[in-house]
Amino acid sequence: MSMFCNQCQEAAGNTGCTVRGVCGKDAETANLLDLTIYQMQGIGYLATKAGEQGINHKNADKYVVDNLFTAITNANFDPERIIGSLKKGTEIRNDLLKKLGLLLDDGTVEGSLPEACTFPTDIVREDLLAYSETIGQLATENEDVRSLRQLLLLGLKGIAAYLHHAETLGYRNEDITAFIHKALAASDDDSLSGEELTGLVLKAGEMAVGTMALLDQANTEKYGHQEPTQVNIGVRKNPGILVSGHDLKDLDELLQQTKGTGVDIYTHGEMLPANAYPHFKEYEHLVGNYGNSWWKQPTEFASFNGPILMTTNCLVPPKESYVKKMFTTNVVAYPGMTHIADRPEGGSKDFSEVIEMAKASQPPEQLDGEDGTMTIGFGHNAILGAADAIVNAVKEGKIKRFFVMAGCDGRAKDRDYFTDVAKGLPEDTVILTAGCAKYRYNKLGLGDIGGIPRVIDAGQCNDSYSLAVTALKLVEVFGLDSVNDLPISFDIAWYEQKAVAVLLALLHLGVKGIRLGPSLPAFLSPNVAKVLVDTFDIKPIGTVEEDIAAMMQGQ
Ligand code: FSO
Ligand code: SF4
Repeated sequence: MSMFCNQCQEAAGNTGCTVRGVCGKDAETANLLDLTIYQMQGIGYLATKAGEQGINHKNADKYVVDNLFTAITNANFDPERIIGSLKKGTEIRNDLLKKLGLLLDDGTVEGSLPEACTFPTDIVREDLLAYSETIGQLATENEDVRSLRQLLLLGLKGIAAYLHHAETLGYRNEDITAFIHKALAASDDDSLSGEELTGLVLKAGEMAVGTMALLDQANTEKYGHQEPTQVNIGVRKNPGILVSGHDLKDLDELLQQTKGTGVDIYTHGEMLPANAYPHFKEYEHLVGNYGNSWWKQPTEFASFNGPILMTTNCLVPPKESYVKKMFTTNVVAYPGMTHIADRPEGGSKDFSEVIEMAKASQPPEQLDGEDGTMTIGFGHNAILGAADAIVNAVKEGKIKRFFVMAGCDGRAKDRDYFTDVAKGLPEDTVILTAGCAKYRYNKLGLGDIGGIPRVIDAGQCNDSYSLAVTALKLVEVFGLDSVNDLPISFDIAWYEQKAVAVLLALLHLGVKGIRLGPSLPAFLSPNVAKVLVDTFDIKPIGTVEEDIAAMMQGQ
């Protein structure tokens, strides 16, 4: 069976994975995920119609947010669960068709609708898979239209991921879900022009800003504002549970359920910033962060000894040696791992199986060179709290330039570029970071400038919002016209689709001249890439020396 996926930075040959994903996703899973996207394009069409007629479509809202997130890189590797989602999607599609008066009693559908609204899903698996090979992005022949549709869809996946987290905490925004439906339908609409699709891509940037702001509101109202914090990166002698991914509510419920059990909780990867929130600091058995970026799982998970909970991507296909101690939840799934079911309405998830396994485990082994503490916790509230000191340091010439080096990490060797840039930057410069990209330089010991850390860590990738808030505040304080007049350069590492949403958000905020690496997205056709270069002056990263020299000149 063949497949075609080019949604992440590790797309084979920077073109696309065609046999099996570099991420480990097999062709069957990839094609079934394509089918869920196609089904959601149909649901988006019907939900938009329903919205115009004032018909309730809340179940469709939840379905598309969950399943766009499911289709993100390194989240779901389990074809059985995806088939289960397709069945649920069919029920939602039929419900919308009925409410719109389009599904007749004999099961036929009235009127001419896009095929995505009606294609058969109650067929045997082989036929479903055969059908899946006839859809997918290669079914769009024009490469520029294909590229714009992908850019829009991948931005939607990132937006859906962040919206999922906000909704989990009880924060919703119907304008954003209405946009997701409309944009899903548009990504399958042959009548739209390139200009119209481009307009939707730019609108997705606005929606990405709104979604990150909503998630920021949810996180800070529930858990307080991150505070500058020295987080422990070593180990203790108790058995532990390692929590990875981005879902703070899962961490909170696990911490409640492990109180007084003698089990320590450690964060991993993108869960690191939890250690800086006042709410989480109240748990004495949240003892620090273990390990580094997501792609180091095979070595770090093996030596952790205790069970591991994956609350979101990025999941690396596991080694035999630790697969049995891995648990997934939310949209993450992998054959052979135990999946923790969703919380019942008004209740909590049941982590008892994870906790029982932890009690019988050995304590974690200390990783080489990982001891002591590091500084985290500079969400916008903390950065703005230090604004006077930062502004004075700039005015006195002690800080010459800021470098936003946010985004995601990946396993490719050429990502050493970001470590080398961090090492090579002059000592009177400051790095502003968020997302797992930080693991390329957050343990280099780059010091501080009069108490201001040279690596200011705002949190998870969605906390790039904090960096945008900070930049906009500096524009105001310095009395400038735009963010592009600040002494600030953007050198962004991208990997998966949340980074696409963050990039579109930055473009919406008017940021120009972003360097993007380690390579430009494979889903950009030459013409679409040219539009981004001409309009926003986006550029691929170059050599470390040339880029540092150019950025120090404001180029
Ligand atoms: Fe990283 Fe993975 Fe946060 Fe992504 S762990 S790569 S952009 O899922 O979401 O930064
Ligand atoms: Fe390839 Fe990335 Fe798609 Fe995985 S998500 S199949 S690595 S392009």
